Amino acid sequence: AFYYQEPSRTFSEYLLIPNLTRTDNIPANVDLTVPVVKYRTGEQSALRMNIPIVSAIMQSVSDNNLAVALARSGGISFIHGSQSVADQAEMIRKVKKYKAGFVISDSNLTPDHTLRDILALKERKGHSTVAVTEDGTPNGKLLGIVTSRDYRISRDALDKPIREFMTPFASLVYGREGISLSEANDIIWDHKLNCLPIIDENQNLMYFVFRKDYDSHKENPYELLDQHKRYVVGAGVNTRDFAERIPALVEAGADVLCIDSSDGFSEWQRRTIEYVQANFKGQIGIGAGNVVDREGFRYLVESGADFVKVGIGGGSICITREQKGIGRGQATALIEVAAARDEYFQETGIYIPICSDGGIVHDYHITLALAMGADFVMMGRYFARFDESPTKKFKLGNNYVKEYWGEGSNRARNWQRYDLGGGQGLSFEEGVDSYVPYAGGLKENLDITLSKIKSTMCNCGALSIPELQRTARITLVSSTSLIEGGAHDVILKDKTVYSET
Ligand code: MZP
Repeated sequence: AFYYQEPSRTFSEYLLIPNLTRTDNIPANVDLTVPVVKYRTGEQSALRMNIPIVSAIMQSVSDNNLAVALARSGGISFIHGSQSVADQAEMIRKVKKYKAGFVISDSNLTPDHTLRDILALKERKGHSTVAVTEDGTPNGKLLGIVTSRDYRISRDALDKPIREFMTPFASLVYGREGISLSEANDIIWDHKLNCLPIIDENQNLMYFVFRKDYDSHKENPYELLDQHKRYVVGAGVNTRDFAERIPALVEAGADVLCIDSSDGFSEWQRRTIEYVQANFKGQIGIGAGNVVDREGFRYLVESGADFVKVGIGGGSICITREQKGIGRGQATALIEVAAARDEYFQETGIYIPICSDGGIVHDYHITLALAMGADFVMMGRYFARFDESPTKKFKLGNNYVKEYWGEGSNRARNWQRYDLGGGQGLSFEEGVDSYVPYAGGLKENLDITLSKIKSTMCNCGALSIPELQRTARITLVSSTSLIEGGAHDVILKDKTVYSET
Protein backbone atom coordinates (compact mmCIF):
# COMPACT_ATOMS: atom_id res chain seq x y z
CA ALA A 1 0.00 0.00 0.00
CA PHE A 2 1.00 3.59 -0.48
CA TYR A 3 1.14 5.60 2.76
CA TYR A 4 0.52 9.34 2.86
CA GLN A 5 2.97 10.92 5.25
CA GLU A 6 0.67 13.66 6.54
CA PRO A 7 -2.68 13.17 8.28
CA SER A 8 -5.65 14.60 6.39
CA ARG A 9 -7.15 17.70 7.97
CA THR A 10 -10.45 19.53 8.32
CA PHE A 11 -11.27 23.24 7.98
CA SER A 12 -11.44 23.70 11.76
CA GLU A 13 -7.72 22.99 12.00
CA TYR A 14 -6.84 26.14 10.05
CA LEU A 15 -7.04 29.90 10.47
CA LEU A 16 -6.34 32.83 8.16
CA ILE A 17 -3.66 35.33 9.10
CA PRO A 18 -4.63 38.92 8.22
CA ASN A 19 -2.65 40.76 5.55
CA LEU A 20 -2.40 44.53 5.30
CA THR A 21 -5.90 46.02 5.05
CA ARG A 22 -5.71 48.89 2.55
CA THR A 23 -8.11 51.81 2.73
CA ASP A 24 -9.99 50.48 -0.28
CA ASN A 25 -10.48 47.12 1.45
CA ILE A 26 -14.04 47.80 2.47
CA PRO A 27 -16.80 45.15 2.25
CA ALA A 28 -18.72 47.21 -0.31
CA ASN A 29 -15.77 46.88 -2.71
CA VAL A 30 -15.48 43.11 -2.44
CA ASP A 31 -16.41 41.22 -5.60
CA LEU A 32 -17.64 37.67 -4.94
CA THR A 33 -18.31 36.63 -8.55
CA VAL A 34 -16.90 33.28 -9.63
CA PRO A 35 -16.75 31.10 -12.73
CA VAL A 36 -18.86 27.93 -12.71
CA VAL A 37 -17.59 26.17 -15.83
CA LYS A 38 -14.15 25.87 -17.37
CA TYR A 39 -12.65 28.49 -19.68
CA ARG A 40 -9.44 29.27 -21.52
CA THR A 41 -7.02 32.04 -20.59
CA GLY A 42 -8.25 35.31 -22.03
CA GLU A 43 -11.87 34.13 -22.19
CA GLN A 44 -14.76 34.37 -19.70
CA SER A 45 -16.47 31.36 -18.23
CA ALA A 46 -19.77 30.75 -20.09
CA LEU A 47 -21.52 30.63 -16.71
CA ARG A 48 -20.63 32.83 -13.75
CA MET A 49 -22.26 33.28 -10.35
CA ASN A 50 -22.57 36.37 -8.25
CA ILE A 51 -21.73 34.55 -5.01
CA PRO A 52 -19.54 31.47 -4.45
CA ILE A 53 -22.29 29.26 -3.08
CA VAL A 54 -24.44 26.45 -4.47
CA SER A 55 -26.97 24.18 -2.76
CA ALA A 56 -26.55 20.42 -2.46
CA ILE A 57 -28.05 17.87 -4.84
CA MET A 58 -30.36 16.49 -2.17
CA GLN A 59 -34.07 15.78 -1.75
CA SER A 60 -34.12 17.56 1.59
CA VAL A 61 -32.41 20.66 0.15
CA SER A 62 -32.75 21.58 -3.52
CA ASP A 63 -36.19 21.84 -5.05
CA ASN A 64 -37.60 24.60 -7.27
CA ASN A 65 -38.56 26.74 -4.30
CA LEU A 66 -35.10 26.88 -2.77
CA ALA A 67 -33.63 27.29 -6.27
CA VAL A 68 -35.57 30.51 -6.87
CA ALA A 69 -34.63 31.92 -3.47
CA LEU A 70 -30.94 31.14 -3.94
CA ALA A 71 -30.88 32.39 -7.53
CA ARG A 72 -32.32 35.68 -6.31
CA SER A 73 -29.37 36.00 -3.97
CA GLY A 74 -26.90 35.22 -6.75
CA GLY A 75 -26.14 31.51 -6.21
CA ILE A 76 -27.24 28.32 -7.96
CA SER A 77 -29.22 25.31 -6.73
CA PHE A 78 -28.69 21.90 -8.22
CA ILE A 79 -32.16 20.38 -8.29
CA HIS A 80 -31.96 16.83 -6.99
CA GLY A 81 -32.31 13.88 -9.33
CA SER A 82 -33.76 11.43 -6.78
CA GLN A 83 -37.07 11.65 -8.57
CA SER A 84 -38.47 10.72 -11.96
CA VAL A 85 -37.09 12.45 -15.04
CA ALA A 86 -40.47 14.12 -15.60
CA ASP A 87 -40.66 15.47 -12.03
CA GLN A 88 -37.12 16.83 -12.09
CA ALA A 89 -37.66 18.48 -15.48
CA GLU A 90 -40.87 20.02 -14.14
CA MET A 91 -38.97 21.55 -11.20
CA ILE A 92 -36.47 23.06 -13.65
CA ARG A 93 -39.33 24.44 -15.72
CA LYS A 94 -40.87 26.02 -12.64
CA VAL A 95 -37.65 27.88 -11.88
CA LYS A 96 -37.16 28.97 -15.46
CA LYS A 97 -40.67 30.30 -15.85
CA TYR A 98 -39.83 33.11 -13.45
CA LYS A 99 -38.82 36.14 -15.44
CA ALA A 100 -38.23 39.79 -15.15
CA GLY A 101 -41.16 41.91 -16.00
CA PHE A 102 -44.45 42.65 -17.58
CA VAL A 103 -45.85 45.91 -18.81
CA ILE A 104 -49.04 47.70 -17.90
CA SER A 105 -50.39 51.12 -18.64
CA ASP A 106 -50.72 53.65 -15.87
CA SER A 107 -53.04 56.25 -17.30
CA ASN A 108 -55.69 56.14 -14.62
CA LEU A 109 -53.71 54.81 -11.75
CA THR A 110 -54.65 56.19 -8.36
CA PRO A 111 -53.47 55.33 -4.89
CA ASP A 112 -56.68 53.52 -4.16
CA HIS A 113 -56.34 51.11 -6.97
CA THR A 114 -55.88 47.53 -5.94
CA LEU A 115 -53.44 45.21 -7.57
CA ARG A 116 -56.32 43.71 -9.54
CA ASP A 117 -57.21 47.14 -10.90
CA ILE A 118 -53.63 47.84 -11.81
CA LEU A 119 -53.35 44.61 -13.68
CA ALA A 120 -56.61 45.27 -15.48
CA LEU A 121 -54.99 48.39 -16.93
CA LYS A 122 -52.54 46.21 -18.79
CA GLU A 123 -54.82 46.20 -21.80
CA ARG A 124 -54.40 49.93 -22.32
CA LYS A 125 -51.71 51.43 -24.48
CA GLY A 126 -48.67 53.23 -23.13
CA HIS A 127 -45.75 52.04 -21.07
CA SER A 128 -45.11 54.54 -18.36
CA THR A 129 -45.76 52.05 -15.59
CA VAL A 130 -44.32 48.60 -15.29
CA ALA A 131 -45.46 45.93 -12.90
CA VAL A 132 -42.75 43.47 -12.05
CA THR A 133 -44.24 40.13 -11.15
CA GLU A 134 -42.43 37.03 -10.00
CA ASP A 135 -43.38 34.85 -12.91
CA GLY A 136 -44.08 37.51 -15.51
CA THR A 137 -47.81 36.82 -15.64
CA PRO A 138 -50.64 39.08 -14.48
CA ASN A 139 -51.50 36.62 -11.73
CA GLY A 140 -47.97 36.39 -10.40
CA LYS A 141 -46.90 37.82 -7.08
CA LEU A 142 -46.13 41.50 -7.58
CA LEU A 143 -42.56 42.42 -6.80
CA GLY A 144 -42.79 46.07 -7.60
CA ILE A 145 -44.30 48.85 -9.65
CA VAL A 146 -41.97 50.96 -11.69
CA THR A 147 -42.87 54.33 -13.08
CA SER A 148 -41.13 56.49 -15.61
CA ARG A 149 -39.46 59.75 -14.69
CA ASP A 150 -42.29 61.88 -15.94
CA TYR A 151 -44.88 59.86 -14.14
CA ARG A 152 -47.37 62.24 -12.65
CA ILE A 153 -48.64 60.50 -9.57
CA SER A 154 -47.87 62.54 -6.47
CA ARG A 155 -45.50 61.34 -3.84
CA ASP A 156 -48.23 61.37 -1.20
CA ALA A 157 -50.28 59.10 -3.30
CA LEU A 158 -47.68 56.46 -2.92
CA ASP A 159 -48.37 56.23 0.79
CA LYS A 160 -51.60 54.46 0.02
CA PRO A 161 -51.94 50.82 -1.11
CA ILE A 162 -49.73 51.13 -4.14
CA ARG A 163 -46.81 51.88 -1.91
CA GLU A 164 -46.81 48.33 -0.69
CA PHE A 165 -45.94 47.31 -4.18
CA MET A 166 -42.99 49.63 -4.45
CA THR A 167 -40.42 47.26 -3.02
CA PRO A 168 -37.89 46.09 -3.92
CA PHE A 169 -37.90 47.88 -7.28
CA ALA A 170 -38.71 51.50 -6.94
CA SER A 171 -37.41 53.98 -9.39
CA LEU A 172 -36.80 54.16 -13.06
CA VAL A 173 -33.53 55.91 -13.59
CA TYR A 174 -32.84 55.32 -17.17
CA GLY A 175 -34.87 54.46 -20.21
CA ARG A 176 -33.80 53.43 -23.70
CA GLU A 177 -35.91 51.78 -26.28
CA GLY A 178 -35.25 49.67 -29.29
CA ILE A 179 -32.18 47.77 -28.18
CA SER A 180 -31.96 44.05 -27.68
CA LEU A 181 -31.64 42.27 -24.37
CA SER A 182 -28.10 41.17 -25.14
CA GLU A 183 -27.07 44.77 -25.96
CA ALA A 184 -28.74 45.81 -22.71
CA ASN A 185 -26.75 43.20 -20.83
CA ASP A 186 -23.54 44.52 -22.39
CA ILE A 187 -24.36 48.05 -21.24
CA ILE A 188 -25.12 46.81 -17.75
CA TRP A 189 -21.92 44.85 -17.62
CA ASP A 190 -19.70 47.63 -19.07
CA HIS A 191 -21.05 50.22 -16.68
CA LYS A 192 -21.16 47.85 -13.72
CA LEU A 193 -24.82 48.61 -13.14
CA ASN A 194 -27.01 46.61 -10.84
CA CYS A 195 -30.37 46.71 -12.48
CA LEU A 196 -33.12 44.78 -14.08
CA PRO A 197 -33.85 45.10 -17.79
CA ILE A 198 -37.56 45.18 -18.55
CA ILE A 199 -38.27 43.79 -21.97
CA ASP A 200 -41.25 43.63 -24.25
CA GLU A 201 -42.68 40.55 -25.97
CA ASN A 202 -40.08 40.91 -28.74
CA GLN A 203 -37.22 40.82 -26.25
CA ASN A 204 -36.45 44.49 -26.82
CA LEU A 205 -35.38 46.56 -23.89
CA MET A 206 -37.89 49.04 -22.57
CA TYR A 207 -36.37 50.21 -19.32
CA PHE A 208 -33.57 49.59 -16.93
CA VAL A 209 -34.93 49.31 -13.42
CA PHE A 210 -32.76 50.06 -10.46
CA ARG A 211 -33.40 48.87 -6.97
CA LYS A 212 -34.43 51.32 -4.28
CA ASP A 213 -31.21 50.71 -2.37
CA TYR A 214 -29.17 50.67 -5.57
CA ASP A 215 -25.47 51.05 -4.97
CA SER A 216 -23.35 50.54 -8.03
CA HIS A 217 -20.25 49.78 -5.98
CA LYS A 218 -21.84 47.18 -3.85
CA GLU A 219 -23.11 44.55 -6.14
CA ASN A 220 -22.62 43.05 -9.50
CA PRO A 221 -25.35 43.17 -12.13
CA TYR A 222 -25.38 39.38 -12.40
CA GLU A 223 -27.44 39.17 -9.24
CA LEU A 224 -30.46 40.55 -10.98
CA LEU A 225 -29.79 39.39 -14.48
CA ASP A 226 -29.26 35.48 -13.84
CA GLN A 227 -27.83 35.82 -17.64
CA HIS A 228 -30.79 34.85 -19.82
CA LYS A 229 -33.28 37.08 -18.04
CA ARG A 230 -34.45 34.04 -16.10
CA TYR A 231 -33.10 32.51 -12.93
CA VAL A 232 -30.12 30.24 -13.34
CA VAL A 233 -30.62 26.68 -12.14
CA GLY A 234 -28.54 23.51 -12.10
CA ALA A 235 -29.55 19.86 -12.06
CA GLY A 236 -28.06 16.73 -10.53
CA VAL A 237 -27.71 13.66 -12.76
CA ASN A 238 -26.55 10.09 -12.19
CA THR A 239 -24.42 7.69 -14.19
CA ARG A 240 -27.28 5.25 -14.84
CA ASP A 241 -30.16 6.91 -16.68
CA PHE A 242 -28.21 9.88 -18.07
CA ALA A 243 -29.15 9.27 -21.72
CA GLU A 244 -32.80 9.60 -20.80
CA ARG A 245 -32.52 12.26 -18.07
CA ILE A 246 -30.08 14.77 -19.56
CA PRO A 247 -31.97 15.58 -22.80
CA ALA A 248 -35.13 16.19 -20.73
CA LEU A 249 -33.28 18.52 -18.33
CA VAL A 250 -31.67 20.45 -21.17
CA GLU A 251 -35.04 20.78 -22.86
CA ALA A 252 -36.57 22.05 -19.61
CA GLY A 253 -33.95 24.81 -19.52
CA ALA A 254 -31.30 23.66 -17.00
CA ASP A 255 -28.21 25.90 -17.16
CA VAL A 256 -25.66 23.45 -15.81
CA LEU A 257 -25.49 19.79 -14.79
CA CYS A 258 -23.55 17.95 -12.12
CA ILE A 259 -23.04 14.23 -11.67
CA ASP A 260 -24.03 13.33 -8.14
CA SER A 261 -21.94 10.56 -6.64
CA SER A 262 -20.12 9.88 -3.39
CA ASP A 263 -17.09 8.59 -5.32
CA GLY A 264 -16.53 10.13 -8.74
CA PHE A 265 -13.23 8.52 -9.71
CA SER A 266 -14.93 5.98 -11.97
CA GLU A 267 -15.38 4.92 -15.55
CA TRP A 268 -19.13 5.41 -15.04
CA GLN A 269 -18.50 9.13 -14.71
CA ARG A 270 -16.26 9.20 -17.78
CA ARG A 271 -19.08 7.65 -19.83
CA THR A 272 -21.58 10.21 -18.57
CA ILE A 273 -19.29 13.17 -19.25
CA GLU A 274 -18.45 11.85 -22.72
CA TYR A 275 -22.14 11.52 -23.48
CA VAL A 276 -22.69 15.20 -22.63
CA GLN A 277 -19.64 16.35 -24.59
CA ALA A 278 -20.75 14.30 -27.62
CA ASN A 279 -24.37 15.47 -27.58
CA PHE A 280 -24.53 18.87 -25.87
CA LYS A 281 -21.09 20.47 -26.17
CA GLY A 282 -21.34 24.25 -26.05
CA GLN A 283 -24.95 23.97 -24.94
CA ILE A 284 -24.56 22.97 -21.31
CA GLY A 285 -21.67 22.31 -18.91
CA ILE A 286 -21.32 19.28 -16.65
CA GLY A 287 -19.56 19.07 -13.29
CA ALA A 288 -18.26 15.76 -11.99
CA GLY A 289 -17.10 14.25 -8.71
CA ASN A 290 -16.61 13.78 -5.93
CA VAL A 291 -12.86 13.29 -5.79
CA VAL A 292 -10.28 13.93 -3.09
CA ASP A 293 -6.92 13.78 -4.86
CA ARG A 294 -4.88 14.78 -7.89
CA GLU A 295 -5.47 11.50 -9.75
CA GLY A 296 -9.24 11.73 -9.45
CA PHE A 297 -9.18 15.35 -10.58
CA ARG A 298 -7.02 14.63 -13.66
CA TYR A 299 -9.19 11.68 -14.63
CA LEU A 300 -12.41 13.70 -14.61
CA VAL A 301 -10.90 16.71 -16.34
CA GLU A 302 -9.31 14.58 -19.03
CA SER A 303 -12.74 13.00 -19.49
CA GLY A 304 -14.11 16.49 -20.25
CA ALA A 305 -15.60 17.69 -16.92
CA ASP A 306 -16.46 21.40 -16.84
CA PHE A 307 -15.94 21.70 -13.09
CA VAL A 308 -14.90 19.25 -10.40
CA LYS A 309 -16.45 18.65 -7.01
CA VAL A 310 -14.28 17.72 -4.04
CA GLY A 311 -15.14 15.80 -0.86
CA ILE A 312 -15.78 12.30 0.41
CA GLY A 313 -17.25 11.62 3.81
CA GLY A 314 -17.27 15.15 5.23
CA GLY A 315 -21.00 15.89 4.87
CA SER A 316 -22.89 16.48 8.10
CA ILE A 317 -25.26 13.55 7.43
CA CYS A 318 -22.59 11.29 5.91
CA ILE A 319 -21.35 8.07 7.48
CA THR A 320 -19.39 6.81 4.47
CA ARG A 321 -16.10 6.97 6.39
CA GLU A 322 -17.54 4.87 9.20
CA GLN A 323 -19.26 2.40 6.92
CA LYS A 324 -16.61 1.91 4.25
CA GLY A 325 -13.44 3.50 5.58
CA ILE A 326 -12.98 5.74 2.51
CA GLY A 327 -12.58 9.51 2.50
CA ARG A 328 -10.20 12.30 3.32
CA GLY A 329 -10.21 15.38 5.59
CA GLN A 330 -11.94 18.07 3.51
CA ALA A 331 -9.22 20.71 3.80
CA THR A 332 -6.43 18.36 2.72
CA ALA A 333 -8.52 17.03 -0.17
CA LEU A 334 -9.27 20.54 -1.35
CA ILE A 335 -5.67 21.78 -1.07
CA GLU A 336 -4.41 18.86 -3.18
CA VAL A 337 -7.11 19.19 -5.85
CA ALA A 338 -6.58 22.98 -6.05
CA ALA A 339 -2.86 22.38 -6.62
CA ALA A 340 -3.72 19.86 -9.37
CA ARG A 341 -6.06 22.44 -10.93
CA ASP A 342 -3.29 25.07 -10.95
CA GLU A 343 -0.86 22.57 -12.47
CA TYR A 344 -3.41 21.73 -15.18
CA PHE A 345 -3.91 25.42 -15.88
CA GLN A 346 -0.16 25.94 -16.28
CA GLU A 347 0.02 23.04 -18.71
CA THR A 348 -3.05 23.79 -20.83
CA GLY A 349 -4.23 27.35 -20.19
CA ILE A 350 -7.62 25.91 -19.22
CA TYR A 351 -9.03 26.92 -15.84
CA ILE A 352 -11.23 24.30 -14.16
CA PRO A 353 -13.42 25.69 -11.34
CA ILE A 354 -13.54 23.48 -8.26
CA CYS A 355 -16.33 23.13 -5.75
CA SER A 356 -15.73 22.15 -2.14
CA ASP A 357 -18.68 19.94 -1.19
CA GLY A 358 -19.76 19.13 2.37
CA GLY A 359 -18.45 19.70 5.86
CA ILE A 360 -19.00 23.47 6.07
CA VAL A 361 -19.95 24.04 9.71
CA HIS A 362 -19.07 27.68 10.37
CA ASP A 363 -19.34 30.57 7.93
CA TYR A 364 -15.58 31.10 8.12
CA HIS A 365 -15.10 27.61 6.66
CA ILE A 366 -16.43 29.02 3.40
CA THR A 367 -13.78 31.75 3.37
CA LEU A 368 -11.10 29.19 4.20
CA ALA A 369 -12.29 26.92 1.39
CA LEU A 370 -12.12 29.83 -1.07
CA ALA A 371 -8.66 30.81 0.18
CA MET A 372 -7.53 27.19 -0.26
CA GLY A 373 -8.52 27.33 -3.92
CA ALA A 374 -12.21 26.47 -4.15
CA ASP A 375 -14.17 28.63 -6.59
CA PHE A 376 -17.39 27.86 -4.79
CA VAL A 377 -18.79 25.67 -2.04
CA MET A 378 -21.77 23.30 -2.02
CA MET A 379 -23.80 23.10 1.18
CA GLY A 380 -26.67 20.94 2.36
CA ARG A 381 -27.13 21.35 6.12
CA TYR A 382 -26.80 25.13 5.78
CA PHE A 383 -29.78 25.40 3.40
CA ALA A 384 -31.90 22.66 5.00
CA ARG A 385 -32.43 25.01 7.98
CA PHE A 386 -34.31 27.65 5.99
CA ASP A 387 -38.00 28.25 5.27
CA GLU A 388 -37.42 27.66 1.56
CA SER A 389 -36.05 24.10 1.88
CA PRO A 390 -38.54 21.36 0.98
CA THR A 391 -38.80 19.64 4.37
CA LYS A 392 -41.21 19.90 7.28
CA LYS A 393 -40.65 22.31 10.15
CA PHE A 394 -41.87 21.34 13.60
CA LYS A 395 -41.31 21.84 17.28
CA LEU A 396 -38.92 19.54 19.09
CA GLY A 397 -38.86 20.35 22.80
CA ASN A 398 -38.64 24.12 22.98
CA ASN A 399 -37.06 24.60 19.60
CA TYR A 400 -38.13 24.54 15.99
CA VAL A 401 -36.31 22.13 13.73
CA LYS A 402 -36.44 21.02 10.10
CA GLU A 403 -35.79 17.55 8.75
CA TYR A 404 -32.58 16.82 6.89
CA TRP A 405 -31.60 13.40 5.53
CA GLY A 406 -28.66 12.13 3.52
CA GLU A 407 -28.94 10.79 0.00
CA GLY A 408 -27.31 7.59 1.29
CA SER A 409 -29.96 7.05 3.96
CA ASN A 410 -32.72 4.47 3.58
CA ARG A 411 -35.18 7.31 3.52
CA ALA A 412 -33.68 8.81 0.35
CA ARG A 413 -33.58 5.52 -1.59
CA ASN A 414 -31.03 7.05 -3.95
CA TRP A 415 -29.18 3.84 -4.84
CA GLN A 416 -27.87 5.33 -8.11
CA ARG A 417 -25.59 7.66 -6.14
CA TYR A 418 -23.77 4.74 -4.53
CA ASP A 419 -24.14 1.97 -7.08
CA LEU A 420 -20.90 0.46 -8.34
CA GLY A 421 -22.60 -1.48 -11.11
CA GLY A 422 -25.18 -4.19 -11.27
CA GLY A 423 -27.24 -3.19 -8.26
CA GLN A 424 -30.76 -1.85 -7.98
CA GLY A 425 -30.86 -0.88 -4.31
CA LEU A 426 -28.86 0.18 -1.29
CA SER A 427 -27.33 -2.77 0.52
CA PHE A 428 -26.32 -0.62 3.49
CA GLU A 429 -26.78 2.99 4.55
CA GLU A 430 -24.14 5.69 4.04
CA GLY A 431 -26.20 8.55 5.43
CA VAL A 432 -28.45 9.42 8.34
CA ASP A 433 -31.91 10.91 8.79
CA SER A 434 -31.71 13.93 11.11
CA TYR A 435 -33.02 17.29 12.27
CA VAL A 436 -31.34 20.67 11.93
CA PRO A 437 -32.22 23.78 13.93
CA TYR A 438 -34.69 25.96 12.04
CA ALA A 439 -33.04 29.26 11.13
CA GLY A 440 -35.64 31.40 9.27
CA GLY A 441 -35.44 32.78 5.74
CA LEU A 442 -32.66 32.14 3.26
CA LYS A 443 -31.94 35.74 2.35
CA GLU A 444 -31.48 37.07 5.88
CA ASN A 445 -29.12 34.26 6.79
CA LEU A 446 -27.20 34.30 3.52
CA ASP A 447 -26.70 38.07 3.75
CA ILE A 448 -25.03 37.63 7.14
CA THR A 449 -22.82 34.83 5.83
CA LEU A 450 -21.80 36.93 2.82
CA SER A 451 -21.02 39.90 4.98
CA LYS A 452 -18.72 37.75 7.15
CA ILE A 453 -16.93 36.48 4.03
CA LYS A 454 -16.49 40.01 2.70
CA SER A 455 -15.22 41.36 5.96
CA THR A 456 -12.71 38.51 6.40
CA MET A 457 -11.50 39.15 2.86
CA CYS A 458 -10.91 42.78 3.84
CA ASN A 459 -8.85 41.61 6.82
CA CYS A 460 -6.85 39.55 4.36
CA GLY A 461 -6.44 42.52 1.99
CA ALA A 462 -8.35 40.84 -0.87
CA LEU A 463 -11.05 42.39 -3.03
CA SER A 464 -11.82 39.34 -5.14
CA ILE A 465 -11.72 35.58 -4.75
CA PRO A 466 -8.76 35.11 -7.15
CA GLU A 467 -6.86 37.74 -5.13
CA LEU A 468 -7.72 35.91 -1.89
CA GLN A 469 -6.47 32.64 -3.39
CA ARG A 470 -3.18 34.27 -4.47
CA THR A 471 -2.42 36.16 -1.29
CA ALA A 472 -4.04 34.34 1.64
CA ARG A 473 -1.79 33.16 4.46
CA ILE A 474 -3.15 30.14 6.30
CA THR A 475 -1.90 28.57 9.51
CA LEU A 476 -2.58 25.25 11.22
CA VAL A 477 -3.81 25.55 14.79
CA SER A 478 -3.07 23.23 17.65
CA SER A 479 -5.93 21.59 19.53
CA THR A 480 -5.13 23.73 22.57
CA SER A 481 -5.34 26.95 20.58
CA LEU A 482 -8.79 25.89 19.35
CA ILE A 483 -9.97 26.37 22.94
CA GLU A 484 -8.39 29.84 22.97
CA GLY A 485 -10.42 30.68 19.85
CA GLY A 486 -13.81 30.38 21.54
CA ALA A 487 -15.10 32.27 24.58
CA HIS A 488 -13.14 30.87 27.51
CA ASP A 489 -12.58 31.40 31.20
CA VAL A 490 -15.72 33.48 31.57
CA ILE A 491 -19.21 32.57 32.71
CA LEU A 492 -21.49 33.14 29.74
CA LYS A 493 -24.58 35.09 30.75
CA ASP A 494 -27.11 33.28 28.57
CA LYS A 495 -25.94 29.90 29.88
CA THR A 496 -26.28 30.94 33.54
CA VAL A 497 -29.21 29.78 35.62
CA TYR A 498 -29.88 32.32 38.38
CA SER A 499 -31.61 31.35 41.57
CA GLU A 500 -33.21 34.15 43.50
CA THR A 501 -32.63 34.17 47.21
P1 MZP B 1 -23.28 19.23 4.42
O1 MZP B 1 -23.34 20.57 3.79
O2 MZP B 1 -24.59 18.83 5.02
O3 MZP B 1 -22.15 19.08 5.38
O4 MZP B 1 -22.94 18.20 3.25
C1 MZP B 1 -23.72 18.11 2.10
C2 MZP B 1 -23.08 17.12 1.15
O5 MZP B 1 -23.05 15.79 1.74
C3 MZP B 1 -23.82 16.91 -0.15
O6 MZP B 1 -23.56 17.91 -1.10
C4 MZP B 1 -23.31 15.55 -0.61
O7 MZP B 1 -22.10 15.62 -1.33
C5 MZP B 1 -23.04 14.83 0.69
N1 MZP B 1 -24.07 13.82 1.00
C6 MZP B 1 -25.39 13.82 0.73
N2 MZP B 1 -25.96 12.69 1.23
C7 MZP B 1 -24.99 12.00 1.83
C8 MZP B 1 -25.12 10.73 2.51
O8 MZP B 1 -26.22 10.28 2.74
C9 MZP B 1 -23.80 12.71 1.68
N3 MZP B 1 -24.02 10.14 2.89
O9 MZP B 1 -22.65 12.41 2.06
